Amino acid sequence: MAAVELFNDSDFGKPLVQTNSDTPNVGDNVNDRVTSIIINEGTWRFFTDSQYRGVSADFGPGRYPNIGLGTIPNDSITSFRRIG
Ligand SMILES: [Ca+2]
Ligand SMILES: [Ca+2]
Repeated sequence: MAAVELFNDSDFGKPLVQTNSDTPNVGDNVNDRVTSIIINEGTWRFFTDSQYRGVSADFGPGRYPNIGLGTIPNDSITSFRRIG
């Protein structure tokens, strides 16, 4: 099971990527598309811009069915890294 699972739609629809790695740029197929997140391990910081810049929000283990309801906008994530 990957530490991080990212999805295009709310409620974990349309899987985009599963990874255990810090990601300075998610790439064109994932950029500005993430709407829901599952964190299986660790605490991760997500950023609106590449290279860990821009607005950020932290997510620990859990299921987040709609990140747009939190502190980072929907369809904005471009990079992320583990912080804990
Ligand atoms: Ca989306
Ligand atoms: Ca972005």
